[in-house]
Amino acid sequence: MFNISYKSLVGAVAVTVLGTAAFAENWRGWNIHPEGYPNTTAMDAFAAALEEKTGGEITLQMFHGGTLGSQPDAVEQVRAGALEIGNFNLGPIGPIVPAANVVSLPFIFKDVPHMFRVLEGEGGAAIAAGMAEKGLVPLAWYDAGARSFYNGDRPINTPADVVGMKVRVMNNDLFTGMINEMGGNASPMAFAEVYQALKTGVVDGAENNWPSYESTGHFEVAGYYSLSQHLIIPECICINADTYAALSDDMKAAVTEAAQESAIMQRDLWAQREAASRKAVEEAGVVVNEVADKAPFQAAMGPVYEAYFESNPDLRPLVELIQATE
Ligand code: GTR
Repeated sequence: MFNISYKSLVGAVAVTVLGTAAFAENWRGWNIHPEGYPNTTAMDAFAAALEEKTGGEITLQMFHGGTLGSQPDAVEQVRAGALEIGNFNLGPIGPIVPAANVVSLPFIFKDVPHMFRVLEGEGGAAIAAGMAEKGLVPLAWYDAGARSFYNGDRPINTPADVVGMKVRVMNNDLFTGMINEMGGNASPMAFAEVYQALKTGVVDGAENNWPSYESTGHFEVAGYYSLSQHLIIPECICINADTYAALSDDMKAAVTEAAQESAIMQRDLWAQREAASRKAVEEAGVVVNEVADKAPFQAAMGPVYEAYFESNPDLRPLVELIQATE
């Protein structure tokens, strides 16, 4: 009698311990930005909400400032499951996921609200499905504003101003094509290397949004910012697909809710930071140039679109859907 109850007691304890061990998850997350950047604050809020909403069953340790490597490397790490979470710009994801590459077509979105309307509809679902197939599930979308050109010696008003200019781009053939079609020389390079490259003249210019232009100090070494707004690319909170698939429905809901709350926070912080960054660089002496006519830049992008359609004929309807979205 005593033996039987003793055994069942031991059994019950063992099951409880195993059960806890099986469900406790300690995730690691990648982010390229420094403390105080909207994405950093919002990713920390995501980590806190994740722990709270899952009753401590999931914790997330964030590694900010790109300490775990460049974005293309981190994307591979999340796909492979070496990291569970990443806050990624979709630019460097495009070469892996053709459907997600539509957002990197120059001038595809009219403005940021148009981008979010697309992401919230059928277009966003197609992009998310393509990403999930390649091991990355987007849980929520972050704002990254519009990207414009900056360089050290002159304002850019027409594509002719880019002729002969060496311009750093993110890793993606679409961006290389974009610069080359304007007559410049594209130089794909990791984000962390751009400051030095601008300073030493390895490149003449680069392109980014206001907050990154300011947070990286690029404005100190490239003081002309021309509002070409040629790229409007979203960012994601992305999770490794297997990690996500292994969660119970309740856990999936908690994780998604935490991510979406974080995105609401990020978009709000983003709006504030865009204004603050612009003000800060203008006060530091940056020459801001409004581009009066973007049509010549758009016209120069014809071959970039054609090359994209040639390698992805099945994605023409997705591009048309985006263009038809009000
Ligand atoms: C920033 C973006 C980063 C990274 C960077 C770059 O705007 O938030 O994720 O993509 O641009 O230019 O490499």
